[in-house]
Formats: sequence, structure tokens, C-alpha cells
Amino acid sequence: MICLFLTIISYIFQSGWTGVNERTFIAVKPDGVQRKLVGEIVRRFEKKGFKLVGLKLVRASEDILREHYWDLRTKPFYNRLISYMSSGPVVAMVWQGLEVVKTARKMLGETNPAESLPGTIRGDFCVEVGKNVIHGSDSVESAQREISLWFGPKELHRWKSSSSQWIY
Ligand code: DAT
Ligand code: MG
Repeated sequence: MICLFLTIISYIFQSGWTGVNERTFIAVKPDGVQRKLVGEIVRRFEKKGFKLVGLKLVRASEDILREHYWDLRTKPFYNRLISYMSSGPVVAMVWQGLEVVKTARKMLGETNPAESLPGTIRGDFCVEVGKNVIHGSDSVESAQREISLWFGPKELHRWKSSSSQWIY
């Protein structure tokens, strides 16, 4: 039911979230916050040229996390994943820009840090799949669903970036 509702909401907003307005959901996981990686991660997205449109420190409820990781509910590591994600605050963010979903995934690296190249976030800052410091949406559709799940409309900001004319 919640899934259907979120899909409809996502569909309504879809038209505005393409091209330079594409958005992705990024979260610094509890280990990333504990290890003081928030500044470094924000810095990488800012320097790349993406625009920050939402950011908050949040202790995620189990309901949100179970919804967020719904696709993985049958995996053996699912319960461990939920308890790890609820073990401390996460920094939830929405970043905007051309091809931001695909590019952010490249910036993150592979799911398993051991397979992530140096220069990627997971390649540089973690070693184990169960503590891989950051989440990033894997498709435009997932991004829309996740943004609607984690952020209210008033928490997403429209603002004109003074550097956008030097990026696009
Ligand atoms: P990603 O986070 O790269 O999108 P995913 O969606 O497949 O990867 O999985 C979500 C998270 O679940 C992942 O970031 C870490 C955890 N995870 C995935 N595979 C795992 C495994 N084999 N063992 C433990 N945790 C795993
Ligand atoms: Mg995923």
C-alpha cells in the first residue's frame, strides 16, 4: 500500500526531475557518521558540481528502513542491515544535477568495498560490505521513491546556484 502510494507520488513529480533537475538520494550511514566522513562526502559531491537540495541528520525508524530496503527483505543479511542502519544517526541528502543518479553510483564505488576502485568513496574509506559507509539510489525510479520516503516536500529546497553557469 505504502509502495503504491510512493509510486504514484513519484510519478507525479517525475516530469520535473529529469536532465539538470535529476535528483538522487544519498545517505551517509551510521558508520560513516561515526567515522567523521560527512564533510569529506559532502565535499566530493559539491566539488563535482552537483547541487545540494536537501540535508538532515536523522535517526531512521525501523519502518522507514524496512521500506527503504524492501527489495532485500528475503536476503539473509536483511535484519542485520536494518539493525546496523538504525544503530545511529544517518545524514540523509538529496543531490541534483545532470545524470546525478548514475554518476553518484560511480562516485560511491561497488557495493562491496573490496571491489571498489581507489578514488571512489567505498574504495577509499571502508573494507567490509556490511559497513560500507554510504547509500546511493541505483536508478531514477528508486531515487524518486527514496526521496519521497525520507523527505517531505518542504525539506527540499529550490535555489539558484551562482556557479551553475560554469557547470552547464
Ligand atoms: P548498494 O548499497 O550498493 O545499492 P544493495 O542495494 O545490493 O547495494 O544492498 C544494500 C546494502 O545491503 C549494501 O549497501 C550493504 C548491504 N549488503 C548487500 N549485500 C550484502 C552482503 N552480501 N552481506 C552483507 N550486507 C550486504
Ligand atoms: Mg541498493
